Amino acid sequence: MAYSLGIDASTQSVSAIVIDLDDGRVVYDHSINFGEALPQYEAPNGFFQGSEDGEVFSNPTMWLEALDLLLAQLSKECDLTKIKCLSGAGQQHGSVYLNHTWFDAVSNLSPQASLAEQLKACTSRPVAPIWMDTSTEKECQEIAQALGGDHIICEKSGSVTTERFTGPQIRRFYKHSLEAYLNTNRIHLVSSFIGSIFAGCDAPVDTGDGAGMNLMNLKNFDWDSQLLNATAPDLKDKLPKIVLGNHRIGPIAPYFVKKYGFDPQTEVTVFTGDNPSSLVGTGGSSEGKVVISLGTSDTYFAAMPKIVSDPNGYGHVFGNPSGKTMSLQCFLNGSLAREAVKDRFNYSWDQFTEAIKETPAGCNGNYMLPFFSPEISPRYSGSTPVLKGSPAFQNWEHPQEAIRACVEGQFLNMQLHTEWMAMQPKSIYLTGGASENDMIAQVVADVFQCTVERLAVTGSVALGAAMRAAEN
Ligand code: XUL
Repeated sequence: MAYSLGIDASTQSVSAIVIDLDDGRVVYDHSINFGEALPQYEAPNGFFQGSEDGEVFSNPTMWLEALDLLLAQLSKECDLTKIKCLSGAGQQHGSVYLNHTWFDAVSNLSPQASLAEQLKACTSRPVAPIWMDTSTEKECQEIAQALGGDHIICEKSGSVTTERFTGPQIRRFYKHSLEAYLNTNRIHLVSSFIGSIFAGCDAPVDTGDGAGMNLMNLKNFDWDSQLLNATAPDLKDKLPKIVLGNHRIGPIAPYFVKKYGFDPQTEVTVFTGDNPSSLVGTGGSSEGKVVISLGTSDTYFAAMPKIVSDPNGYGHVFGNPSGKTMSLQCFLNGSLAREAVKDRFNYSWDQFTEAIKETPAGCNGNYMLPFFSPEISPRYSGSTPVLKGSPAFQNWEHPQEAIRACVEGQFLNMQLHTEWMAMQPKSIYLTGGASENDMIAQVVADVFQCTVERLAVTGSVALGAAMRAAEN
């Protein structure tokens, strides 16, 4: 019997899934929630605001403490000698800044002390900016200007300069904390930082996560010298190498063998970003399948048949851990918009579903741009939806039509703003809370004119990591 371990280092928690390689069964699934397990870090949801507008940070030392807690738990409940391979994923874009002591420290971890105790002093910046940070508008403009416009950055890296992406974040650090930047010898993504620890060496970044930095060129999957130069001086020396998602780093670090009882031959596959990992975990990594995740915000992602980037600059291209690339489009007005229209009429979710059922497709010629809060696909800074149709509809006098028009509007907008991916989905996999709603699933099928299947998967990020390790 052989097992594979998948780790998900996400915003609010760190999780482990263990699958049985014979039958794919999940034999272990556990999370350590940062806020609950480590309240002393004062990050109840895994992050905290910085002192300046838009800054959102996490604490790498907190992640390390949580990792030790997770493994201690795992070693009690699972026979670790059966684990033959592992990989993992991290929240995308977040970055960890390390000084020259990192390289020795990560290669010589002693089982006598904790990860946090041994690696805390290696950080040249005590905090890690994460994907929720929006403080780098100025740096985005500077980088775009240096290269001759955002369309060039988008063509090279798959995304226009984006506030949360690592390149603009690094530039801000360099500008605001020059001395600390100069004391930084390695900048890791969350994925490559945690991957380094498991492998007991300074690990590479994979193309899946590397693409979320505005620093990697999609043509050759390597650092782009123009992007590096526009971001910060001597940056190339501070970044790990980039490898494909099937790269094996090597055997697990002795720390985990001696402290927790892993088999010393456990093979570590390079870690990736949470979205690329989820693509694998939901079975969407081969071409022709599209995954729509309906959550607080809705995301649409798919393996891409050829590399194209969004000419409007709203969407992103990341590496696909199974080779080539994947697209990701995020719609901020997801469940919160559906909830806003429901609450406007004091409806229950059952009434909401009935309203869609009772109103014909096309909503009697009434349309809604369902943006109840600012949107990024397309960019919209207002917080009022736009209604077009009969005067009664425009006055919100028809709850049934308003509800149907909201949902139709969401998926028509999704279809329109994913056209740049140049793919006609054969089937769509729906996941996330709202995917259980039959009427929402029907609207998706009607709008995209294809079959829709529901995924029962939870924890697709950690599962994708375990599957990647197993396939390697
Ligand atoms: C994707 C993004 C988030 C993070 C955190 O671009 O910012 O999905 O990966 O989950």
